[in-house]
Amino acid sequence: MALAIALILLVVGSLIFHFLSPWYFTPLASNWELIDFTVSITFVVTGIVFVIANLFMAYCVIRYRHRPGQKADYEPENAKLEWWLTIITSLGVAAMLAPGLAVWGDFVTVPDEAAEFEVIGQQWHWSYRFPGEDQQFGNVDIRHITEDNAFGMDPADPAGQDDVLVASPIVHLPVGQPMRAWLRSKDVLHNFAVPQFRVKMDLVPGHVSYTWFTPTVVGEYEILCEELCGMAHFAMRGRVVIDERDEFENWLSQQPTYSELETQTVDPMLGQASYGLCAACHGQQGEGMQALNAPRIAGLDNRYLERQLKYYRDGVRGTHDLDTAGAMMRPILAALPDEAAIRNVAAYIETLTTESPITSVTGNVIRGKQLYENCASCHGENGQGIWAMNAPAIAGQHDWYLVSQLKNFREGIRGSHRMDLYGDQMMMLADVLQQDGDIDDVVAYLNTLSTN
Ligand code: HEC
Ligand code: HEC
Ligand SMILES: [Cu+2]
Repeated sequence: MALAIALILLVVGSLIFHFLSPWYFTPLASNWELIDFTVSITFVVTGIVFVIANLFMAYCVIRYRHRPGQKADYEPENAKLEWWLTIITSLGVAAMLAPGLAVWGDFVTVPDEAAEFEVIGQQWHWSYRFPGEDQQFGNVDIRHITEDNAFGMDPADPAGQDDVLVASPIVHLPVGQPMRAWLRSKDVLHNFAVPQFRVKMDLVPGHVSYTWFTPTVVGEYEILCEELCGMAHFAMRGRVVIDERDEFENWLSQQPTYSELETQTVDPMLGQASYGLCAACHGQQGEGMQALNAPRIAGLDNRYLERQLKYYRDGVRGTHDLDTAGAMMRPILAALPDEAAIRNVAAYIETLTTESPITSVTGNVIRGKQLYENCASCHGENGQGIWAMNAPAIAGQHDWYLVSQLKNFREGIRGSHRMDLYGDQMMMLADVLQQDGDIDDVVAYLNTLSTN
């Protein structure tokens, strides 16, 4: 009897949970209401079967419970009942699968009026490409990928010259416009998913897959990598901003084309002139000054430097209430009036070299080494930084600065700005360093790594 009651409670509880729970799909923001429809059908069919099967079981437990003197009867075959069960099961399965086939047909049939863009996945970032004025993508190949050509554009292909390259995890798209997303991976399997659009598709290395959707609601949505196998895909977040057509066109026109990037000039000598101001805090050789909280910047990757400088300029870094050190940098950016000035000074800083700094943090180096295993895949075995991961060199940095940044990431003082998706990634990873002791240990280990 207790079992029967448990079964009935299970059914009632599940139904109440389904209808009253606050957890359900995020509101739909694309054309794919058909996906919601098929999921609902599946819920209805499996729900009915679940209720009937469990209530029937409870009924049998009560009706045929053991009574003294009563004997069970063995009836292995019942052709009529089996026919019925086969027919009903087939109908149920067909009701669940048939709409899915129709929806899948739509899902893989891109409408003629669709515009195109490309989503590029790599461990652990998203970037995007638009075909440009000629509406044609240029050739790309892994063999062309270098630090200066992260998209792997074929320099010889004229169709690629006007391609618009968005080297950021944030992309904009116009509302109401069907979009075909070509999906390309540079390294491993990834999975492009926007929950509000109900789209989700694998990126397969060596192959270009696609998906399509029409965004229907202006707003901002998170792009997730829903790849489970492998590591850190949870920290691979992007964002799609759905704009009115004009705003989208405006945004797109501000993004660089491949040929603009190719012909961009960089002049470290001009950068040296603007560096005079920076030397007051960061030192002549970019060696840093603890008294002013200014880190070592000598030799940092120029892309990382440019990104940080733009973050300070745009208030993505240095605006958190508790980030007093970061706030020091913000007014300085007035001295770097345009993108070219930022590029030049970054190029100059990249050429600087200095001695390794004096260390002051102590901790358990062996534990630190174990903790650092979480970091090496992005920052490199020797903390030298890996440009393809957008992760800067951290060996050779002042240890007091590393400690302060790790605390900042852990507490959301750095990385929590909504436009800071690279910092957001570090925020998620700084979670493994729960205690201050963990931070000291990992930094003490970083102090032992050789640098130059
Ligand atoms: C008034 C002192 C001061 C001046 C002048 C200054 N900085 Fe800074 N800078 C800082 C401080 C303090 C930080 C550390 C902020 C933090 O802790 O988050 C910093 C951080 C940075 C960073 C981030 C480093 C990293 O590893 O993320 C870069 C890049 C940078 N500065 C470049 C420059 C450049 C280029 C100039 C000159 C145009 C400059 N700074 C001038 C004080 C200064
Ligand atoms: C998934 C890749 C990834 C992993 C793993 C990772 N980081 Fe980072 N880290 C980054 C990126 C990307 C940045 C640059 C953020 C930005 O551009 O603002 C960064 C920045 C940093 C900085 C700031 C450096 C500076 O000059 O200001 C420190 C310190 C740091 N990471 C330490 C760590 C430590 C310690 C670990 C291991 C617990 C770790 N990271 C794991 C990607 C990663
Ligand atoms: Cu991924």
